[in-house]
Amino acid sequence: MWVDFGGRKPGTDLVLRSLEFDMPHMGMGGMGGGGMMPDGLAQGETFSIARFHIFEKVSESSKLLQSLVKLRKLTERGVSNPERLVPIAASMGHMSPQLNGRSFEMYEAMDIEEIPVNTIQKIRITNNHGPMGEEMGMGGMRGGRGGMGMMSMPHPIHIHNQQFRIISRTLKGQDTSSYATVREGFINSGWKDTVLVMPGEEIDIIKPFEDYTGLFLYHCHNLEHEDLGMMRNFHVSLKRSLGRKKGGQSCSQE
Ligand SMILES: [Cu+2]
Repeated sequence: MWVDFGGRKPGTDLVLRSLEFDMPHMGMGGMGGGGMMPDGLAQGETFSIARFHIFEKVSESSKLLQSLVKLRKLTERGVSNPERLVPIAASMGHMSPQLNGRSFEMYEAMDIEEIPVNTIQKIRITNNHGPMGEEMGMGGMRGGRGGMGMMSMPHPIHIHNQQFRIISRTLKGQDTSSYATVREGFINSGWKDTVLVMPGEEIDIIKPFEDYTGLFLYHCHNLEHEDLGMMRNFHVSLKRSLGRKKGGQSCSQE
């Protein structure tokens, strides 16, 4: 974040605030349940993050940079799987938040989680909140299927290994008043290692998988969710670097 304090009078206070937002339906009783935070703040209530007090004027004025370090360009053209996107489908089973329809398995990766090393992959992250990530209207989900009210929740999806770029963010579900309170706050540019995926959203990212082979986690960064198994492995290997087989979306293991 850049803040230019130039031109502010000594004695001025500036406050950085988190603005009010409406978090859709945090179910599951105590699990962050839309109730009070430990410090008495309600979920989504506005609060001060930091206060800056201007106490003196100094003559030295460092100039803001005209431009920052150039980001490596990642475009659709460099992607090696334009026809077969790697899916990350967030869903809420009964008491079981899942990715691609599965819970965490320490040493396993499904076929769709096999990544050839030294490729740039396009990944589609969805948050549909049905069993197995079924497409469902958000309205219908409330109080409907999904189990224990754990539906319509945002998932901050975090992917290990190299960082990625967001190339599109599309709301496929119903546009809700909740969504309207957060959509202006998304920053899609720059390198990411985590992206918040709102209910009904489909987010396409491009991510390089270079140099390193082995198992790399991707998971929901909501602690309760990852503890309940909302975590999987990508298996990055040399083996399939000549191209992945078409089809083969089954769950076969090696
Ligand atoms: Cu989550």
